[in-house]
Amino acid sequence: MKRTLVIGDIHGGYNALIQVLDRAQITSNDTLIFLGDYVDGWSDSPQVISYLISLKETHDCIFLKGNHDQLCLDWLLTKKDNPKWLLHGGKSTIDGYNKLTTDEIKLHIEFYECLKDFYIDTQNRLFLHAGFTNLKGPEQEYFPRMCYWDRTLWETALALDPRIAKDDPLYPKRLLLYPEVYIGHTPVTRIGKTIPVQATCVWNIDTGAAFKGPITAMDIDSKQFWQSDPVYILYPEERGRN
Ligand SMILES: [Mn+2]
Repeated sequence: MKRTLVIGDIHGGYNALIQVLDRAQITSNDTLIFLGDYVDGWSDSPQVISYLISLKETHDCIFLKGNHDQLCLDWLLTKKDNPKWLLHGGKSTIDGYNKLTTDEIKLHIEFYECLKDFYIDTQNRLFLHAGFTNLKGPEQEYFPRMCYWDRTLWETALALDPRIAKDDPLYPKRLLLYPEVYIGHTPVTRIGKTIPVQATCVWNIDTGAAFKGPITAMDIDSKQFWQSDPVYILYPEERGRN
């Protein structure tokens, strides 16, 4: 059977990533779409990246870019301090990278540089880390980094009054472009959930791995999903981004 699995935010939780892919019983027939934010949070950020690099040798993988991945790449390239990044999980990533060799880091930089802002499959389903703001879609985005920073798409979808019909001029144009949009970035734990949440056409797969939630992998055709244990349980000595 050929499945397409979408995997939400990981945030350095290597142990939980292994657990969820094991529970989903992935095979080399599966296509794996990773929604980004591989790093920052738990102490295994470089291990996550090394694992993803090896995974693409055996599986069809699509790797999207998260805001944390971009912040990490910026640091790897410039070594410039970013106090805000340090506060939001960057410190653990720097500590992790200090244990890697120059050659390993070079491979990681190549990985980060190949991450996609967005991906649209043959059924016009859209995948991206955060959202987009242009009413015509992410291809027209004036600031491409919104693909990995935006929260307005998700807020719009969540707040939409269900009485507004799709042909109503008030219906948000951004929610009419794709039959399904898969995002991470804004943890559903913020609205008290720990499983994927659908609002209109938008599916949010970020189940709060950086905080008190698990990592989630979902089969986008059947909507069946698998989850790791809450990641913090697998890192009992750490505080993550809490
Ligand atoms: Mn994010």
